[in-house]
Amino acid sequence: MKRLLITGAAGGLGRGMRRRLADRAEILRLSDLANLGDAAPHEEIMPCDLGDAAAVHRLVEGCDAILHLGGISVEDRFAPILNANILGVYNLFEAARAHGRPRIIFASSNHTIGYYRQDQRLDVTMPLRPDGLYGLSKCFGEGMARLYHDKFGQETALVRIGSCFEAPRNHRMLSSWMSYDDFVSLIDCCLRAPLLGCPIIWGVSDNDSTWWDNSAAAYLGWRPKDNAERFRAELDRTQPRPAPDSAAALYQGGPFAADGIHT
Ligand code: NAI
Ligand code: 15L
Repeated sequence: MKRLLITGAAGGLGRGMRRRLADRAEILRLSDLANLGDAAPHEEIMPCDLGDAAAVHRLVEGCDAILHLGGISVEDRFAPILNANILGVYNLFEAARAHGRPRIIFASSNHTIGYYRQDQRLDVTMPLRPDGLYGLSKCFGEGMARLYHDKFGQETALVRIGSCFEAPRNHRMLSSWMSYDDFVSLIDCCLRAPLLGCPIIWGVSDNDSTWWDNSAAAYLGWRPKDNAERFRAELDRTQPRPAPDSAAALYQGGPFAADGIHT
């Protein structure tokens, strides 16, 4: 492919993917509000506020695929969420419609379903249960992608990422963790699929204690290889176990479910 756009490229996941996806396109176009440093020879840097429609149109023009990581990534006040995750997502899909419908990999979140309890196993047909305004904005993103798929044929992978970090940070992440390597192999599957459609995919490694059933996305051929279980002993040693009646122990969204609404 000629040009792959990564939004949110200055963030935690963005920095990880910038390095790992370097050879997936002739040019990586990197965007964020935050500083992205200097461009390597195969990179283009285009700072952009996702809430700025004209800037997002310039960003998307000429791109063959988009990894959309940009936006507010935790619970926050509604105003920044509205700008980045709602208006920004609308701007992105409108720009994609205007510029040849490049395939989009959308970083959705487990916080779209965070109020399900940890003793429940979910497939992608279960109703949404966002655990805050952030999770609700990701529900909007999923709805936006579905609408543009049904109406215009826009292909988008809706990756409900669990917890994508170098390693699980607490006991809840023994279920929700996805390794960077598994995320990369999922991105490859989404980019290579002859027909992607608009699947919901649980962004999670092959964890023994997973809550999520990915069988609806089996046609993509994604085989996550990592398993958070290998971190259990270390977490038992270093992290306090959450109280059994705490949100961290009860809900799939963990502490997000206990958070109030930020005003
Ligand atoms: P992050 O917060 O480190 O990175 C997000 C980036 O988006 C930041 O660099 C920020 O400057 C940028 N951004 C925020 N508002 C913007 C705006 N208005 N215009 C342009 N850029 C803006 O988050 P992280 O962890 O890298 O996550 C990346 C994506 O994946 C986010 O969309 C997040 O919601 C999603 N996700 C991440 C998970 C994880 O475990 N890391 C889990 C579930 C979802
Ligand atoms: C998310 O959606 C956040 O972006 C990330 O920072 C983590 O909090 C993750 O969910 C999680 O639930 O662990």
